Amino acid sequence: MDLLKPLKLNPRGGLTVVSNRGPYTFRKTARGIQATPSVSGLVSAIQPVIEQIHGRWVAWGGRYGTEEETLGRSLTLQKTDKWLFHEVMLTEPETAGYYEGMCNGCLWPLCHNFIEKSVFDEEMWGSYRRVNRKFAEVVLQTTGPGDMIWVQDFHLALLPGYICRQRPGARVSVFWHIPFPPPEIFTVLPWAKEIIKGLLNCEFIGFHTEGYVRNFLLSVREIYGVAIDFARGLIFGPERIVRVGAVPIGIDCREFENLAAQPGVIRKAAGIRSSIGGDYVIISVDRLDYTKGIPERLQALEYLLESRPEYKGKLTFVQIAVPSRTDVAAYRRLRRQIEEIVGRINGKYTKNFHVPIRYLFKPLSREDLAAHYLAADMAVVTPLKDGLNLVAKEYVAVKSGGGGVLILSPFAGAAVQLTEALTANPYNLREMANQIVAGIELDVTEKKRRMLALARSVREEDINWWWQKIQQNWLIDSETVGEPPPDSSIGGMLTRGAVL
Ligand code: GDG
Repeated sequence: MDLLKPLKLNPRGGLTVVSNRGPYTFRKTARGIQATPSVSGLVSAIQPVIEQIHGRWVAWGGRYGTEEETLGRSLTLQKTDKWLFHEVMLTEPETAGYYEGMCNGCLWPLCHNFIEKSVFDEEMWGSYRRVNRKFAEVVLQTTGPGDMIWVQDFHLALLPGYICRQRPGARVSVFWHIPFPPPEIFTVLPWAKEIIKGLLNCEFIGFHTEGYVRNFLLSVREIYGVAIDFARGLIFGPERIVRVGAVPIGIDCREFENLAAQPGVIRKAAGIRSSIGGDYVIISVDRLDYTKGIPERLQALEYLLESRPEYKGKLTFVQIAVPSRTDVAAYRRLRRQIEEIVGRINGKYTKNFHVPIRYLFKPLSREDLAAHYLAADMAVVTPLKDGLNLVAKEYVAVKSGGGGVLILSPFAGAAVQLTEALTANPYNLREMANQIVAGIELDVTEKKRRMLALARSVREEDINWWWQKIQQNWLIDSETVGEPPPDSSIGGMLTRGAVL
């Protein structure tokens, strides 16, 4: 745990990142404000960028206050001299409606195509709007007219509109970290038009894949009927010309390569292997979320052990599940379901005290995580739907020397880039089991060829590449792009050319 100091000086920075949760969750104690690091893909991706550019970060720190305490107020904190943190405070009922309700109970499932799990409730929507306005107040107070405001994810889709209403022409961009669903799903949302309207105040909107870009543009056309240049990813919106593009997030590849070379991490990896004792080690690392396909993967393993008894006692599956959204009933139910399946499989397939599944329900340190990746012969990353998935890239970075096999779901955005992975449909238990066996039996040369090709792509399209692409797309002056093509209203082909 780190102790953060309130900051007195408030120098203006060029770039401000705004996200629902920041890199820390705060708690007030007698000794001051205590900060616990947050675990999420968004934090993993943004932290290296903000550290590099010495920017600011505006986010909710997980603390509650009264309406009076939270209104338009933020606490400025500084972790190191690298960046400033402005904490947005929310009230408890607001959080229930906005975060647990609208974000986790409506938009998250909807964007992952789980329409039946989405709850549509006017009060939740009211909280979402109110919280977006609160974030806008803090952003407007802590930034100047020339500052670039980079909004992260679906929690804050109305923010660009609220900011531009107060500061017309503000430099705002959104990066959408999760999938954008097809228009037939998105338009079910009673407030789809308001969400799109807010987003159309951006200069640039980034998604992980061209598929999400296409879904977004089609939704905008259906809901708004504005002119769209599909080939160049341009929306001729009511407020401004909005550029839209696919820029998949990269990882800080060097960080993971360095971790994998650290003697302490290598020692830990060796320790994990010797404590496991099995011949072959498979790893999965996920936030405990129904989109990640954990029960389905465990069932595939059960099928494998049943149908290929020769693997009993020779294969250990390590599932690291990071606690997530533990206040939400559906997530607590999922945890119970997973623990029940793990218990059943271990009860049935333990042989000579060799336990097939090692299950951890806790976050690990970065070093421990790297050691687990390093110790594993294979990573199985099989979400039912995932915006991108950073774990797949991190495993590849740690194994960039050539060992290791990656099994990847085609429904993870990362599958578009990581084309040399073995793929497995998470809804098809047999296919998953067969691909795990295929991975175990893969010829050494072919295994190495695939992993080296994967490592090349993860290294080439790393976090720096991502940030460069975001800047190139954002900084372009969209007002110089000219008129939309005459066929724009019926759409053209989307090409990779939409991204610079
Ligand atoms: C969202 C989108 C998109 C995991 N366990 C530990 C730990 N982690 C870190 C991993 C990785 C991150 O958490 C998880 O990132 P993912 O991308 O896999 O998933 P989400 O959290 O759902 O992220 C996703 C991402 O945003 C970025 O746009 O890829 O599709 O859903 O970095 O390393 N970190 C530590 N201990 C753990 O035990 N320290």
